[in-house]
Amino acid sequence: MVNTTIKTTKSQEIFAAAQNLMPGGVSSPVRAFKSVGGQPIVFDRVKGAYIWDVDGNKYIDYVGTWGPAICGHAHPEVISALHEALEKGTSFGAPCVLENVLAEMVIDAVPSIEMVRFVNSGTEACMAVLRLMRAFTQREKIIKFEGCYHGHADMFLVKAGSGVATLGLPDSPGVPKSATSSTLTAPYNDLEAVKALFEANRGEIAGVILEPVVGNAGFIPPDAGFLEGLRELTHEHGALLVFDEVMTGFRIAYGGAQEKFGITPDLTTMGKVIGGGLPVGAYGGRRDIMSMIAPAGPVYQAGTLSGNPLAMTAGIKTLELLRKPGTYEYLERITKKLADGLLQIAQETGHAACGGSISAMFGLFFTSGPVHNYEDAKKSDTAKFGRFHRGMLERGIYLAPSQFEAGFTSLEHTDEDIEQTLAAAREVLSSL
Ligand code: KE4
Repeated sequence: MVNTTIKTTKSQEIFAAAQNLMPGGVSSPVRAFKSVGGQPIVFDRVKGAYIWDVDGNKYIDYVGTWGPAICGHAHPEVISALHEALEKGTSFGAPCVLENVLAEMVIDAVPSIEMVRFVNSGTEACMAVLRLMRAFTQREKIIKFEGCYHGHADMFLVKAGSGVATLGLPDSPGVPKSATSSTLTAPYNDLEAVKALFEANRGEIAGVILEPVVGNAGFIPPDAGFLEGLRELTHEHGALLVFDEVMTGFRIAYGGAQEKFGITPDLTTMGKVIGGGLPVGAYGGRRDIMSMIAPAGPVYQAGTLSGNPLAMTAGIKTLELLRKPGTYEYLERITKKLADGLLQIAQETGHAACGGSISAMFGLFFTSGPVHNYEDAKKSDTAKFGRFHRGMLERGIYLAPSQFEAGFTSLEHTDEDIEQTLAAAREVLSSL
């Protein structure tokens, strides 16, 4: 029997102090464990597929710092490349050849990207791409989908996913109506609703932005024909199609969801994996659109630390590791084994559940489903998810602390890790 009452004395002390220093004691809301109950564990170090907390407990990690750790945490080749880069300084604020190197890798990998701009987060990338969409089309309105999350910029905090959904925030105070009045929303996977929005706002919609595989309302894949339908609709209405691949980029495939599903958007946002664990975001796409970005064109966007040599180094090394043959076949196999196993165990232990996986991304809802959109996702038993999360944590398995997040695997997760995870899940679900 695995020890089910872990010692968390030091975590509790540190988190208690943190709550006096930082709002909610965290640097990002979802980390506070608000929706799963209990207190977050405080990390001491990470390596490969594993976490050690400040009390010395070890966990198999399925969050991977929310996506970047797809090659495993602190990969030796990334670490040694960073040591080398450090000797030459941490930030230049000037052109550096490493930006060319990572830019070429991203352009070679991602079908829609002919030109790219690096920023420091996915939020920044989505903010910039929105401004660019509006400038290029000279239209103001955008369509996003309920439950999708595109960072915390005002214009996107409308029926957003991730931490907004987790904390059940209505949207957010402090966001002026003027910022969201041009943000239209539709249910994910609902082409008819999108068609209706285009009809009702003829000639006014700059574009459609979406997560091509949703990870911020829990794991929700696109229905067959959905992405193709959006591609046709945006073409028909002279609007742009934007894939927010901050989470799916280099995770669903080396060329992202757009490569996997064979749909090429006009613009793409990226983040997480391309920074290899350091702060990097990016946006890119058609050359005629990207050429509008300052200083090549009039659309302004800037950033002190954008393209810094350390972050570029971590990104380059990470993509080098990912583009090796067999990477995505391994990720697909190991993640499918986990997701299918969890689903089977849930059903065997009498719990209504649905879910699945695509490449290195997976999810499990405690509802019979199917889950095609955020409304469906909200029917899941989040209280049960919280008890499941805690039970797994006590057995050394670290899952995303919210029903409205996705799970992530890495190249460092082994069959033994998956088997250990499934054994823990069977114990927890049998006792729920
Ligand atoms: P960041 O600003 O957090 O780098 O990226 C925002 C973002 C944009 N688009 C998508 C599809 C995203 O998933 C994200 C960020 N994802 C969340 C996790 N669901 C980050 C974790 C957090 O907010 O702490």
